[in-house]
Amino acid sequence: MRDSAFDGLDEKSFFDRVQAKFVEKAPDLSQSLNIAIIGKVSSGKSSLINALLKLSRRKALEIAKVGAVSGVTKDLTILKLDEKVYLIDSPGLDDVRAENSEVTKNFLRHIDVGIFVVTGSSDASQKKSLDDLRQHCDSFFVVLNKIDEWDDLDPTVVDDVVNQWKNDLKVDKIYPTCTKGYDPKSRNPKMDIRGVFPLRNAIEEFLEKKGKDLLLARHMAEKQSYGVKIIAVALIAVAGQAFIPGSAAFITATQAVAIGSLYYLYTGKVLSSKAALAILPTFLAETAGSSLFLFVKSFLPPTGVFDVAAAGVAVVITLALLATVNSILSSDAKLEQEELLRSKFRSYHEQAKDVLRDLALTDIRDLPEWKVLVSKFLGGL
Ligand SMILES: Nc1nc2c(ncn2[C@@H]2O[C@H](COP(=O)(O)OP(=O)(O)O)[C@@H](O)[C@H]2O)c(=O)[nH]1
Ligand SMILES: [Mg+2]
Repeated sequence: MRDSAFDGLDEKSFFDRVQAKFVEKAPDLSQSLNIAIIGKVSSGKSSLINALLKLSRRKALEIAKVGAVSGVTKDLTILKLDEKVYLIDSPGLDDVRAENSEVTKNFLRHIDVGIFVVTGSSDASQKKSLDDLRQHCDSFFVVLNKIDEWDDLDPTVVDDVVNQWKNDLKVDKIYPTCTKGYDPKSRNPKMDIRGVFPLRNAIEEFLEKKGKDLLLARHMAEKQSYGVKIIAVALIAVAGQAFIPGSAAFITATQAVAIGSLYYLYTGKVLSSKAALAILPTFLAETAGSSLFLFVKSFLPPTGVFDVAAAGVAVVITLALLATVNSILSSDAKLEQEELLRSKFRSYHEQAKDVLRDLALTDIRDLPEWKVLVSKFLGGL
């Protein structure tokens, strides 16, 4: 039995194994996240925050109203996105220090991400402010905003300006952006957003390493693309680990962790391992109300020994499960609606079988390919 997917486990020890794997793999959502956006007044810091969060102009006004903690210092804006996530928009860290409140003191104790925003032609005198920021945060990103200012000039001009800034600030990388269109007083309400995607990606990549990417993604106005990523990551794990002994526990934990992540993304609430695992049997009418063990056995081969076909089945089930959860949560419905959950699952399951039938698992190798597949899948119903 050594090479079986269940590794000879009985029901109780199987559940314990899954729960342990869940705890090991789930992100710690009780961590805090502090992001500082530093740059001169009117460089577009607030606009950049809105663009990073994919907010529309209307949403941007809402967040400023709801989340802002009023500061003593005139040019300091503190955005409290939730109890654990703070964004501070300020000309420099000195202004944050001057505020000297509980919130700013806590913030200065640990800054995860520093974003330094400059505009216009290079100015070496800003290096001091950047160095101050660098010393206080785990990672930093330099942004040259308002690149639309050079739209009438030859495109090489922006490149030259970027290089000059790199040289003066002594940094290897600068993200050129445009974040025009958030100003409610603007006479031209057209949004002109450029260069924000690579910046958001780089920040996300860094946060991922610290298990903090969900803390920020949760506040994006458009969450589907992050949902796609959660599902793609789970599918890669299932496809890759299907053949190892004890993989049933691994696969089940992977599914439950992804459900927990989707749950946090859409609701902002943490789902316990018990609650996440309790949802799984409800997907199938035959296993609803009974155990997780029966549910897992219903789709894994009876011998419990994995082969290519079984791995394909596990991927198909995982895709259908997570697409169902994504669809229910993104439409503000509740996972407790078991009938809805089962009927959605049935149609996603049929669709997933169709999509993956002609596809060898080895055809899809990396995360971008899985993301494309999941994205098409979610958009295709
Ligand atoms: N031309 C241009 N204007 C921008 C851009 N980003 C923001 N603005 C404008 O610059 C002004 C200051 O923006 P704001 O985000 O409040 O800057 P902050 O003071 O640094 O927070 C506003 O009128 C914005 O509409 C941009 O990329 N290009
Ligand atoms: Mg501002």
